[in-house]
Amino acid sequence: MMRRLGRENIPSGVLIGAGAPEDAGIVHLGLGNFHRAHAAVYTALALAHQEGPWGIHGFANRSRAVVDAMRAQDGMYSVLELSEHGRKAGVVDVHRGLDVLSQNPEAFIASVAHPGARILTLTVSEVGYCRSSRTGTLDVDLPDVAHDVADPHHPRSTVGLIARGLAVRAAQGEPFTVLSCDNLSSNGAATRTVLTEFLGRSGASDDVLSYVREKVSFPNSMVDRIVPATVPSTIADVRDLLGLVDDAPVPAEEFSMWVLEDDFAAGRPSWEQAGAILSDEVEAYELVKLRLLNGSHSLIAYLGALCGEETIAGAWGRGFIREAVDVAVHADYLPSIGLPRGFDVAGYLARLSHRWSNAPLGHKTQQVGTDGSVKLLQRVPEPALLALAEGRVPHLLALTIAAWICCVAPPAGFAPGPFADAMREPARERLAEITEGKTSPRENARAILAGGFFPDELVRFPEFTTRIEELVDTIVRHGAPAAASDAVAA
Ligand code: CS2
Repeated sequence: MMRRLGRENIPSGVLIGAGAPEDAGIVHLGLGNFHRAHAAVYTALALAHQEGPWGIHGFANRSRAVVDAMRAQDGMYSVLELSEHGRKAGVVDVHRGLDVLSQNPEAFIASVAHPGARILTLTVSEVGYCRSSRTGTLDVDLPDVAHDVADPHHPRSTVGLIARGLAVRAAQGEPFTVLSCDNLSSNGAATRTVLTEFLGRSGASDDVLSYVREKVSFPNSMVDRIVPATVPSTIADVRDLLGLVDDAPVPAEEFSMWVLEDDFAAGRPSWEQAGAILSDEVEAYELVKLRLLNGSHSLIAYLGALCGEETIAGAWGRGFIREAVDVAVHADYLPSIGLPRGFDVAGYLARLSHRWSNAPLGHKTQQVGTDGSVKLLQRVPEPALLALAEGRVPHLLALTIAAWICCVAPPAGFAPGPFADAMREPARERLAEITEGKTSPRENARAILAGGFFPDELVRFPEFTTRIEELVDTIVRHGAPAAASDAVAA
């Protein structure tokens, strides 16, 4: 029988960077593939340059499977890089505690409060920040948030749990950093705002509020690496390459980027020696990434799924999708961004095209299309508002929303296809309720646009909402390529 990955079985030359010490100076929430192929790798590489107490105590939100698999492998797993040059596997060994948050919230709170902890990193996805789609502030209508505001000592929501950890930590008062690694604009500031609002509403003491204000930092960061879900071939590839069984491998592209604000209240690993960029222009990098990469990614995923494309690479092979993205980038996104100093846009765009063409990576349209009601809020409304304020209709942003509607809340009689059907969408039920009985595509779209899924200030522009309704109608009657060419020509 083939041996399993573990401390005794690491083949020589495959360890990425260095293993971590037992001290878990980092607590991490969200043990999904992205964290394991991104910040964990930077930490392993940094440890090879400079030692420090930077083991990671990782908490999975719900998934027992990844925790069980990693525990059986001494906390280790491999990252499988996939590109046109082939496959390469490396082993990461930085996790020094593993738990499932939903099964053991007390352990999470205790880890955050532990004096040895210095940084809490978060990959909880856009959904984890519990913000209202209409206003961007804490959504107290979410049942878990409402519960936690009333009973902050027994939290269930991400925000309630972190707030509780900070409240307990406030008693010993050691400085701390909360580092969001999610695709949110101004993710550090956004995290601070939502936590402070929660603490205020749930009756936190002045001591706790002043601890968070004075001793906890919330640096902004831009994170970037395309990391698909693990599939059976990931496990098979790692077995071929390492000659070991690994039940928790992560597939990823070669490219990786991390830009951070250097504002750590209690120290940090020397991530810059691992290739991270410490910059005072993080927010500009975030906007470049959220709009040029993530915004375009959503458009590629929804149009692609509507045309029966399973993967991003397949969708990117379609001329009409490339053309739509090109116009989205130049007409709708770039005018909304102040670029970082000396930023090479042409080089960035060429690299994006290359990354999206990565067929061996097998990144799925379904994955990028997942959680659209929350992800799109970070990608579309702001640039759309900027265009509308200048008297321009951002047609490709309207198309992005129209294609999302057709995928996850299809008008009566329209079948968006299996890849759209497979998109996980937290608002699916609410969308279905709101569109019940709407017979035409336009009516369907109108109901959604009036249904509180987008900021009030955006849906106040009839030139934008009417355009979305028209494009939904065109997708249903003539197909996604026809709608794209209409939007491009406008
Ligand atoms: C993608 C991102 O799923 C999505 O919404 O746009 O996960 C994207 O792959 C990463 O942000 C790349 O860094």
